[in-house]
Amino acid sequence: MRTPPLPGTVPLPRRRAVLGAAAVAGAAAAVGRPAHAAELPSDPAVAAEVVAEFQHAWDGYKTVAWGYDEVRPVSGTRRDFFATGHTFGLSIVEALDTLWLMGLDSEVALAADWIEQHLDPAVDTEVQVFEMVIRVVGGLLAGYLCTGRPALLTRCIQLADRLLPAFTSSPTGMPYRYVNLRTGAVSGNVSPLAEIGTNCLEFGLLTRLAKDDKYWLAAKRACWAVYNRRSSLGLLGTSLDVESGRWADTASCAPNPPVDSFYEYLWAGAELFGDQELGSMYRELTDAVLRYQLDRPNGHTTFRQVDCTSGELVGQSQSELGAFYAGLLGKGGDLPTGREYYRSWSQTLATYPVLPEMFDYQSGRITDARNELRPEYVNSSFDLWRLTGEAEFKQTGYQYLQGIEAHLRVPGGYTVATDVTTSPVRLGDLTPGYLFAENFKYLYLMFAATPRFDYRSGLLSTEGKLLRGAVR
Ligand code: DMJ
Repeated sequence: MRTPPLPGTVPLPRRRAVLGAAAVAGAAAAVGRPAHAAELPSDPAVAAEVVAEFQHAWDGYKTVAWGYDEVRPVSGTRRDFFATGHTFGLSIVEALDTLWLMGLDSEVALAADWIEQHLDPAVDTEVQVFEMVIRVVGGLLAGYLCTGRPALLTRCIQLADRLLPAFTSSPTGMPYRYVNLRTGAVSGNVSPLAEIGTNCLEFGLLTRLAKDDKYWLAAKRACWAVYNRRSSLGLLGTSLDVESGRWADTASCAPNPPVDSFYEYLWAGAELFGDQELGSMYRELTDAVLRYQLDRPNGHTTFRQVDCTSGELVGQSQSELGAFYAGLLGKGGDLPTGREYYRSWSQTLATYPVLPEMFDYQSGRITDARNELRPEYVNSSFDLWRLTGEAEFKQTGYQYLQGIEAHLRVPGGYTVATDVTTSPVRLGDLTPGYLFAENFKYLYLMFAATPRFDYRSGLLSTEGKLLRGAVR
């Protein structure tokens, strides 16, 4: 039987005649086709465009939702992210270090003032530990490292202390998914790997800054607990019961969610802290993923899902969130494979107006046609550009920008889409907080040559938080 084409294996249109970017974007919007970067403007011109687009989204948030977690830019409403009725000013925390990197210093002051005056780390509500760590703890840390405002660090420590019961009350050391910030009550004993092990960067830095090793020890214990449960093939499943320590789902779905950033933090923890144990875990587990899961259908590079104990095929799904792995592979010493994987994603980007959320790579069927304004592809553009300096990554990163400008920009900012296969793309109504932390930051850093970022040593978290390399 003939294998249907992958999304991305549809022959690419011939190169268009060179048009201005706006004309290309306009034409693409009209017919629902991808916006091809016919011509890459100069770096300063792209950097200015990125800042203008970031500001457009930021103004949309400020106008309608200032002090709330996230804006719904189409309806002009807002929503709480963590708990209904409780705001953490999520978009403000997410934006803080991006504003600083872009030199928007009066906005930095406004954002930091809001956080210092309003962010309550002891609200009587249950929050998701993983999201709180990567977005808010990480955002406060990055804000502190960029601005030097001590109150941001104080707030960060208070919040981390309120999250710690998720780790310390677990018999295995693997954190529960939820904790009540006021009472310390925990819940959610079946947890995916990303939620168990995406905390060593934030907690390691807190240990340094607060001079208290309890944060780092909690993070390392959780990593060891997962690693010690690897199969004889060296593979990990998807989720564990943090009380019994048993696998709840034995499918190895790396690099897709919900395990994605578990692997990222092993590499990044080794890089940021020189921790050789994390480095060895990353190498051994990555070797197993490359050995049992790397798939090359029709000349493309992707990853299959297998049972972690037997290695048997259990799925051929590809989530947009997996696109970050191209950059991670590059950083971790597997650049050729990272480049191949990135190119497969670039072909998918060239096939749709903007990337779909999920597809089955064997049948070519889109299984989730939404676009959640996700940053993973352009995260890899940035990582691979930093590693190689090659123009390909700027060109494709710019193409990504043109795609979201053409299809997801609305008068009130930027919005997610509910269907990228319709023409025009069917829009949703949300600017996710991570848009302020990630997408525009990667693009800005790639084109701006800002003196505020140390391009050699700079390190960003899974949420794009600047955890090393802020030059003040
Ligand atoms: C972000 O919150 C982070 O990048 C996280 O690691 C997973 N992906 C979302 C955005 O897609």
